[in-house]
Amino acid sequence: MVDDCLFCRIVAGEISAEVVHSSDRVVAFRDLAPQAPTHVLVVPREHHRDAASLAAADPATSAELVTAAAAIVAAEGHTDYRLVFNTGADAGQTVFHTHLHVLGGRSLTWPPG
Ligand code: D5M
Repeated sequence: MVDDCLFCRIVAGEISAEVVHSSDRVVAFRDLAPQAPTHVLVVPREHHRDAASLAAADPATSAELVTAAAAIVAAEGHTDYRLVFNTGADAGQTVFHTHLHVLGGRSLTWPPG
């Protein structure tokens, strides 16, 4: 655990969040500023800076982020959804603990801003 990491603190239960899915490897909770009816963040329990770092260190957990996302959107009744890893500040990453954005429940436009 990294002490000053927001998502490490959510995983540890030190900061509250609406958890929708949890396993030995990942935790999923609702985004504080939802951009769609379903907007969930799926994070590894272990701290990794971004998606590529996680994939290199722990491919099984990296894959589980995606399978957990699919289970969550199915449970919320969506067939179409978007998965996003913002990587680096210029791409919009503000929390440097790997997190997969899961967006669904409305029509989504492309390209992103
Ligand atoms: O995404 C970081 C996301 O984290 C952003 O969509 C807001 C969300 N966020 C920030 N604080 C919280 C808490 N406390 N609970 C739930 N969600 C939170 P990024 O891709 O790094 O910009």
